[in-house]
Amino acid sequence: MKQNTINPFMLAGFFVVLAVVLAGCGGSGYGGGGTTMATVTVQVVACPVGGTTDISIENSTAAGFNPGSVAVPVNTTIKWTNVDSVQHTVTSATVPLYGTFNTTVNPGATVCLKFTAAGAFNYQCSLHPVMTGLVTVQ
Ligand SMILES: [Cu+2]
Repeated sequence: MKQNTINPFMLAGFFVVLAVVLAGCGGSGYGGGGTTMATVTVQVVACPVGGTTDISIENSTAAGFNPGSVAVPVNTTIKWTNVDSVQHTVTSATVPLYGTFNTTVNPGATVCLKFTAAGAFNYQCSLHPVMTGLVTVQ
């Protein structure tokens, strides 16, 4: 009794054509190799002479950053000056919401960060996490 069967050679040919079509699509760039660049919102810059909002790093307590909270416009450069006798850091605490920064500030040294987008940037000292600060960029 003759049955309605699929010719296996035709079936194989179909899959060869399908494979070629799919392979051809692979190089078209749709969904392949795309990387999403995180928006840069904070960058380390050389400290300018003047024109900065200044924060001093005074000790290893919760009040170590003084002032602990500042509100500034977009594109403000903030300068931290370590007036303490030990090393501290200025390290972002809202990763990855507003980007990352992590800078070491030696005793007597300064570090400057430029904030180029609005946001609430919580930060801390990674060596003394009790030390926290907030930069609100409007
Ligand atoms: Cu510290």
